[in-house]
Amino acid sequence: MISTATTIGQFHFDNCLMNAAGVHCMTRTELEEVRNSAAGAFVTKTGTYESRNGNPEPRYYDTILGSINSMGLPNHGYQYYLDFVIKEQKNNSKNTILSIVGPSSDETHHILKAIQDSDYQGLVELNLSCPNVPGKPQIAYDFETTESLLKSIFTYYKKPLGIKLPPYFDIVHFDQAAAIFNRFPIAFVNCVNSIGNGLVIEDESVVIKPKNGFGGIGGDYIKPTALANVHAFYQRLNKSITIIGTGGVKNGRDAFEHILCGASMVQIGTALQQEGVSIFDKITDELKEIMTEKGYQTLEDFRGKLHYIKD
Ligand code: RRO
Repeated sequence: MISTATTIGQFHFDNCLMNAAGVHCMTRTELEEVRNSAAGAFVTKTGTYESRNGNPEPRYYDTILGSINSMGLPNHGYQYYLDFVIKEQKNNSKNTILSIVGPSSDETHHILKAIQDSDYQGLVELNLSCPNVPGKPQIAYDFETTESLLKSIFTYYKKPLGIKLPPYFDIVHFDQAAAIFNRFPIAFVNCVNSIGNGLVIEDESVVIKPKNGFGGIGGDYIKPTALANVHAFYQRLNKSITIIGTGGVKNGRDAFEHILCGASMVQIGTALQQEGVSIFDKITDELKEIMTEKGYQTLEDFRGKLHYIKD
């Protein structure tokens, strides 16, 4: 029997595919739809200390090759999502990931302390890479701030915590970022969030309203960058840190490539937004078909085993 089951630390998932934070996860109804699909888990929309309306519309736009968004962190507040995942946990639902960020560091600490004191025992993803809040740079592009934030978090936070990263584009940055993450008991890193601050133009106009059209890019455009980030961190991080691969996944081949680069879990963003939750069945079937052709039974048979071109 071919299996796409996977693990993150002590957590087991029947399938390695799930939604990416921000897509199909704003409301309880959407989250229940992902839970009831073939996805192995779901992650919530990044929840902040207070609920937020986000940026003015239009703030999301599909293109032939992907998407651009500047949602601006619209969400119902972390408590809404925390209550939901606690309820799911009590109902023995699939494993869950709760995504959060302050957005200020004080608010991030407040949220994480509340989670630490709560009944929630599942995974939390700290979003260090939102590109769309005007005036707030992406935390993970500032290594000093990232290190000091993680340092203070791990003085009190003892539950499993992962981080959502932006794409990095330089080998030195992979080295520096990995050296920082290896100093902390991080459960997982998720590579990558959207490529920040791209610009899509139709005729003579931008296509989204916030920031005069600048927004995070997802979909086909970002797969090579996502794969590079997954593999760069797979090569550099302690083996106790699991890698989630996100970016440009719309079929079984894309998921296969993420796993080949070292991902244990694969998230679907733009393609889920465009095609709906039936995409989890489709990609699972396609991934299993590739595994069958190649004679692989489990993800461990090929995870991280990317071939290089030798002399
Ligand atoms: O809400 C958003 O604008 C947003 C977030 Br928090 C994120 O992490 N990534 C993204 O592309 N959009």
